[in-house]
Amino acid sequence: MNKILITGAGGQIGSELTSVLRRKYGDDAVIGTDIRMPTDQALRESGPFESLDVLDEHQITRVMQQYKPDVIYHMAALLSAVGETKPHQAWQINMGGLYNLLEAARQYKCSLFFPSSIGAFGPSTPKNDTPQDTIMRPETMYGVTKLAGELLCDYYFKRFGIDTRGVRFPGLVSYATEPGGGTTDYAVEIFFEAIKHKKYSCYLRNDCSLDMMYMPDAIKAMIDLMEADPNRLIHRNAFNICAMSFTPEQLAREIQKYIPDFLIDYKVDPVRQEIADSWPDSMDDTAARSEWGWNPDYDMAAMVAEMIEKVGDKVTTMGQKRIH
Ligand code: AKB
Repeated sequence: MNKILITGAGGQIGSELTSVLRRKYGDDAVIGTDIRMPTDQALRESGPFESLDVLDEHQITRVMQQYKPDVIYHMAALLSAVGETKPHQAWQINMGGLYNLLEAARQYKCSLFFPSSIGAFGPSTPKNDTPQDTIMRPETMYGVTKLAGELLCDYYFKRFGIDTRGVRFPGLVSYATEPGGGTTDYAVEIFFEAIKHKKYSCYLRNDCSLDMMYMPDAIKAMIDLMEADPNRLIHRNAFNICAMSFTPEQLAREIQKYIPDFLIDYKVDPVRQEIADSWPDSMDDTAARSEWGWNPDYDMAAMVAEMIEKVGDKVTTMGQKRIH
């Protein structure tokens, strides 16, 4: 049986990835780790869960020796907006953490998944149909660490034969675990505010178009890529993957189909707006489609329909818990 280790398993992507992989491969096969034990009891107790600081080599060695994983999904990282307020910490966690996990993969002969991002691109990258291989001069610390991470993963593959693979994620929309410190987080917050208060104040401009993806597609992409035939992979570490692009105004209009009196206004945060302006509007994901069969299931309409239902259920449950 293959064993899978996930870092950052309490985070927005890691928590859902852990649940899906446990359902697919069995609870004991998937070891969740995070610097803090998650508050979600099901996540903590449905399979092994260890407290792990990705900057602590001794802790990594202990976990690797105890569980002997075959595959690592390295999800622990600081996101773009928080990375601009804490650039030193972003460098340490994003680069130091990746280096430590790549070294663990080399020593214990595992494969490793690395999540890059649209943040690896910069203002001089072509914005529309952003090619797979193109000019990349990111201007955020997050972007610098994502681009360097892509290169480091390529290096470990070429130099040491470590089976490293990865994608460039767009903004991710999900309801289970909130994102924190990202530039694209508005696309999650808007649903909770629309359902709770019927209004939302957006920190990005109304016409700011960005690539986005619904979490089930993101999880599918990670697992499909890690299970793809290695002989078909030409790019390996930094596949553009794309599902939908929208502006805050377009998203608000789609939400108004379900909540007609929902109102949005704009109080633009110059820091996050500048980051968003340096990212692509829509990536070309032909390489992912042809090398490992990438094909998303959700467009904006399907994602919004499901988010309205799931966030609605969550807000109701949270309200009931407060009453009891
Ligand atoms: C962020 O906004 O920082 C992330 C990303 C696009 O990588 N969601």
